[in-house]
Amino acid sequence: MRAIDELVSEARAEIAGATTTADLREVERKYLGKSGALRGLLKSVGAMPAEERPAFGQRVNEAAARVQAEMEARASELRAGERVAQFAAERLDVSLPGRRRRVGNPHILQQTTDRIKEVFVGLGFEYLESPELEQFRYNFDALNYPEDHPAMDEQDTFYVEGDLLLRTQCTALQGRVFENRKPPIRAFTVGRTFRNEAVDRTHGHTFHQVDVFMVDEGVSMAHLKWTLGTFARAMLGPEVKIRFRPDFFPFVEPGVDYAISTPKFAGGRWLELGGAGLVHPNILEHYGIDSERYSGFAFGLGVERLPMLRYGVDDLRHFLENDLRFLEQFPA
Ligand code: FA5
Repeated sequence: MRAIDELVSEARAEIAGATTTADLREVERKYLGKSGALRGLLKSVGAMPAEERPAFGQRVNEAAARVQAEMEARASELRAGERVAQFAAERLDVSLPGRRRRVGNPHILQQTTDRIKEVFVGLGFEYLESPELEQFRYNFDALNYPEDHPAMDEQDTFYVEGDLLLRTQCTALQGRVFENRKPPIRAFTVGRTFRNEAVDRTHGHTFHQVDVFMVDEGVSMAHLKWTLGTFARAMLGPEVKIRFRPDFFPFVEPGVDYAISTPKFAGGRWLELGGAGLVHPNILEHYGIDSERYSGFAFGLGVERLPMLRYGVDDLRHFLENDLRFLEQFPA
């Protein structure tokens, strides 16, 4: 029948001309839908003589099947093209360098603190926390500072209120411990200390100290020297030299300061690391510890000075400036 053939060729032309799958759906609706041009022909079947109906129905169905087959073939072509276009639009250049996630690492002072703790714990000393905001009496009175002694001027600090101040030295731990414990005592603390200080390459207003002390029978300067030497070599290497010189601190007798020389720092120039001595008998007696029977050593030192000596850092202000170009040089 001509009408059928014409409709088929019209439909084929439109299928060939479709450029998107949406166009094809439109063609499908137009020809193959229930009321579409081709299948719609079936509606007229009722008006036909009964003997023509089956053959007509069959032709319409065959024609529809052909159109359907062509439509599917074209649809899969178009879908492939559309996928390619979609891929092109969503293309990722996997060769572009990714965004690097910055992974932090512990601050060099934290690394140093961790190592200090390892070393002293390894030597049998107990680590104790201690407050940065300290009472005047622990920072000074308990440490045998006579009232208005000039040694206090060397440690001017930031007074807060009442008898609270920002501690000038970690030695303030001693009184807190002697109040509660009896010998044998081996303890240390590490923490932040503060002084009203003229800031320069080796002095900050905020810095860190370690303070270590031991009280037992028969403790002498020999124990002090051995402990300090072992610590210094563990932190800075076997080639360090230590120099002791007499010095005064109200809380020790005798008192010394000690300096370190290592080839890595300023060509071997001495850098003062800290102070030390034997715990003053006045302090032991004040806390009810028999100074005839017991003696102790104590030493304190500046934490910043250790990485200065170890890595040849020439200015301690770098440690608190948080410049990544400096900090990144000390990966953990
Ligand atoms: C003291 O602070 C004593 N408590 C040390 C001590 C402990 C002596 C036990 C005897 C027995 P001194 O003020 O010297 O001492 O400080 C000790 C160390 O802390 C110094 O050698 C230095 O390494 C460091 N230090 C002191 N002041 C500063 C500062 N302003 N900035 C950086 N480091 C400092």
